[in-house]
Amino acid sequence: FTARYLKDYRPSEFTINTIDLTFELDDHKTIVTSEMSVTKKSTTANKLTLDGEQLKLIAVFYNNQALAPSDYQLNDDSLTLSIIDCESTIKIITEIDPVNNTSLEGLFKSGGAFCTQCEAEGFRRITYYLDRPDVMARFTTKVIADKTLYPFLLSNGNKVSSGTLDGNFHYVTWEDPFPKPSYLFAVVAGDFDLLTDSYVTSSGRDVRLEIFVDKGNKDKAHHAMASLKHSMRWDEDTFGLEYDLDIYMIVAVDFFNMGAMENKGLNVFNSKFVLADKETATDTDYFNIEAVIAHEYFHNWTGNRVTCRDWFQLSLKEGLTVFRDQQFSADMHSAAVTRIQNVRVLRSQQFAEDAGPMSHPIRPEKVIEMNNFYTLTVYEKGAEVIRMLHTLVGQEQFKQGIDLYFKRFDGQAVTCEDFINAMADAASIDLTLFKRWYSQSGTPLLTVEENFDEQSKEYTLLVKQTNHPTKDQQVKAALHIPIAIELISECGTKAKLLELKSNSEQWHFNDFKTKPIVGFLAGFSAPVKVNFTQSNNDLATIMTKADDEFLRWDAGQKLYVDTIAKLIADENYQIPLQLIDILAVQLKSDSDLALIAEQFTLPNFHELVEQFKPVNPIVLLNAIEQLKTFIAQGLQDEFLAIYKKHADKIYQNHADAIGERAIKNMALSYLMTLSSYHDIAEQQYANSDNMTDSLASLNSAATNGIAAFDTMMASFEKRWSRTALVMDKWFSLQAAYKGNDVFERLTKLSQHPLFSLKNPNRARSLIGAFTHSNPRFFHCSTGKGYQFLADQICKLNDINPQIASRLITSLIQFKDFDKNRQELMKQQLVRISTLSSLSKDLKEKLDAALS
Ligand code: HT7
Ligand code: ZN
Repeated sequence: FTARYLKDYRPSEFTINTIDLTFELDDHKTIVTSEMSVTKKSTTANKLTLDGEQLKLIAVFYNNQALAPSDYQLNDDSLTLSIIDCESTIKIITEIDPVNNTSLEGLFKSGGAFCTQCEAEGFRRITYYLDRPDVMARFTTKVIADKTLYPFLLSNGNKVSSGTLDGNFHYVTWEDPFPKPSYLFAVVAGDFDLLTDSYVTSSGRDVRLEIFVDKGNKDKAHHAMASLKHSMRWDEDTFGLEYDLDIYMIVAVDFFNMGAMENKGLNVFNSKFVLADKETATDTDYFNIEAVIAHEYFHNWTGNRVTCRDWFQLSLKEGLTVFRDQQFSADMHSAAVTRIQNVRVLRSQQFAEDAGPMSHPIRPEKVIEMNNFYTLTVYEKGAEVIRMLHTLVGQEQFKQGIDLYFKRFDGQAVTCEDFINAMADAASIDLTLFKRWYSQSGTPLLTVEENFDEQSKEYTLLVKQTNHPTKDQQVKAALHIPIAIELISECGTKAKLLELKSNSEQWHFNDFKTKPIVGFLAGFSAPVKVNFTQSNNDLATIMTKADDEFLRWDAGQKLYVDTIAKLIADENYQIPLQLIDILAVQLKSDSDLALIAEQFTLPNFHELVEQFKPVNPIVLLNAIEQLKTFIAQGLQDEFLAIYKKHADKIYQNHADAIGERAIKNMALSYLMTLSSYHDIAEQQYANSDNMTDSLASLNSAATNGIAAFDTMMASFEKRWSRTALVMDKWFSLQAAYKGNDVFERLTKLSQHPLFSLKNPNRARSLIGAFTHSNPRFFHCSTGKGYQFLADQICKLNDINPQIASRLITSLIQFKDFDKNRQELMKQQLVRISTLSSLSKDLKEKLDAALS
């Protein structure tokens, strides 16, 4: 497998102006006919190498002349033709086998429907093509299929003709007026229920909205439709960006490797991010559906109208679009809670990735398998980099930067540098140093020292940045880091924005009578770690006095982390009762209930591993449990009162009700650590009228290993066995069960009639949930947890390499744990590496981890 490098980018020597595709759909022998008009960009170009994988070539025509095999070179991954004329037509006929395509890249079947996934390099599994994002062509697509089995035949753009054919077949032809790269191409054929609506854009154009779902699920698509309309309005209001086609279609499928795909005018979604009603979806599901619908919709401008020159630039569209969806969610809900959730993802997963063997900058420089770079770094850290720009220039100038970006580049495939330059020019600021965020990997560590001169009353803040070497880069340089702070004193609270541009800088502040208390990194203004020792009293002050809600929350998290550090060092450490007093104040604060629930959510295992690595995971888990039980004991009356206050409320779907459920289920999770309250979970499960409450009760039963767990789960299974998305939750709960027989259970579950490794949601719901949500058994000292994961990865290597490669993350980060566990994890990695047909996806990660 050969690596590709950013530095080797060269523009294509050919353009493809138009491509006319015909699909004759069949389970095992789909025939794809492609007719392209091709232009030479330079007269010296005479060989055209098209990408193609897993295709059966039937015929090739050059300027309408059939070619003999001796006229072209055919390899496993390419087809090379001699090009004589400046303008040529090339016709290629290929045959593909969608049913046996379990990788879910290219054309595959999801249930009864045909469906495509072309990003990043899936189009080459459909036909031979210049499968790279900077080759943009006008697509016309004719889809032919059986009329009864596939009444809906969909592709990008506008429907231009349709009709019936002999033998119960029919066809539809679609034309996309916007030139696009092949990764945005899509075809879907199936029998669906259709929810329709319409949207009038700010300039008065009528857009037809269509959501296609499996039969019987139409009632579960209303939230997705409302989310789409909110997204369309928000993008007009915030950035002046309107939708540009007459129709916007979304299709929900059950078999999908990721969340969704922004194909032009025809988004394909994992049904998990479309279908919802109160019985089957949690409040978090509702939130995520809205966010993913928004994300894909926002791509129509940031991704589709202006796309990436090459795949190294992926963060150009993904970082920017994640930032946009985060801003949208913050506007639709509590901005503080939304931000806290973004930060939790970064701290618990992205920081680990950035310190692990696959560490890479948000714009990677070397790639073996592109699918391995749809990462938290490119997406989430990429969004943080855009957020820092936003913080530095402010919303107004940011909007001007976006305007300039579209003015310069609409309809083009460009680079991250082009984006930053547009921002710099619009805001008239120098972003030369800032650009280093794109090429440097790793999480900076800020070390903070403070001094207050009692004589002069001057307060000094000294900040140093350390950028530790990472696997991919030994030498690091200083970054441009915006640091928002609050200075809290008896005169009130002052907010400041500091810009750290070198390894170490200090700032002086006057006008304080006594030493101010600093709230450091308001709003989490940069994706960094902070080393700053503050007393419990200072943290308690920040928790109540900071203006920024993120700072208040973060001060509480620091208190938890400090306590856990002491418990790791000494399991007999006596947690001071002062903690309970501080938390009691917070419990009674007038913040919104969802925020209080966040404040009482302890940093999770993965966030804490990042803090304490290398760590014995069991010692860490014991410390977390000790702290949780201590808080539960100290505040049990208060938790019980909160629980009872909200226990019997009828389900409603608005912010206040969501907050009430959040705080109630937070109280439940504490109470459940005390055995005298175990029957509450059972009662809640029995009385629940919604999935949020049912799942919360089952979750606390699983994680506390309570006796009624199996009875509750049996009833849940009986009720939901025919609802795939709910059964995913059932498998995840089973995988999170903390009981010594968990491995026998996992074996049985992997043989359950509803379990299949071919369905990514199902594979994630059992294997991903076990490795992520059951650290006590995943990391058990026998190594059985690692062995279970490795067994599944070996099977997935052949079925779906992308999913196998995602699931291996928790094994390759073995350096986070103690030496014994490192050895056990490495043994499993070595075992996987000996597979005879190891995929490119796994090989790239294994080589990085084991070298
Ligand atoms: N842009 C989309 C990426 C995506 C994808 C990538 C690889 C393999 C399968 C995939 N499905 C979707 C999703 C997004 O970021 O919006
Ligand atoms: Zn995206």
